[in-house]
Amino acid sequence: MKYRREQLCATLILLGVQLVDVALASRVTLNVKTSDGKVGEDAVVVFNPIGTSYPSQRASASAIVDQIHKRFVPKVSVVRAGTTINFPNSDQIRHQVYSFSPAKIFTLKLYAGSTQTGIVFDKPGLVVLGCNIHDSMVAYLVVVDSPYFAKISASESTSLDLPAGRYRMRVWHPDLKTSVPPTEIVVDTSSNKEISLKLDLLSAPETVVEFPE
Ligand SMILES: [Cu+2]
Repeated sequence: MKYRREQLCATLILLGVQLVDVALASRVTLNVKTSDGKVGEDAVVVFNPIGTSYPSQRASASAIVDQIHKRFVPKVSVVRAGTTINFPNSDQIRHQVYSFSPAKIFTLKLYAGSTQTGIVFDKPGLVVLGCNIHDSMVAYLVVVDSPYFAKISASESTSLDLPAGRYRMRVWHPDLKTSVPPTEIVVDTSSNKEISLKLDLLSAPETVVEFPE
């Protein structure tokens, strides 16, 4: 009985913390464009709080990178460290997914039409995915240590809720001409905030810039 009451208490405290967080959060809209005025689709924007901690990762977080018509879908993903990624293959041909990136080195078995056991991406960093059979297949996983991140969508405006405070903002895109230096931004609760960014992209860069440290 005592155990249960303590458990209830802990739940209420957790709930209280979350409610306070939401109450002090501000909606931040990301307006990311390319230098020729298009939406910077697939750009990844990550916010690391300065001087404060953030909620820990849910153990059950998972995401999917599918293989459809000899392409990875989605091409770019951003997930928190600790997330399990599943790699189903929706094609009738076999693919073999691999990565040589230091943040996660792995090779899956050659397979078709099945769902492989997920892989846990436990270390922050940029993971470049390829297929051993089809050289043109490439995808990017940005694994981050913060819960505050977004990927720019072409079909809808991209926004996220950030608790008031100072953040180090990092921006990345697979087609960036040169890396974007991290900047500091301040979020307060007095008004909603819009962050506008302009990215200089190449149509087929020979090398992919690193995700900023
Ligand atoms: Cu393949």
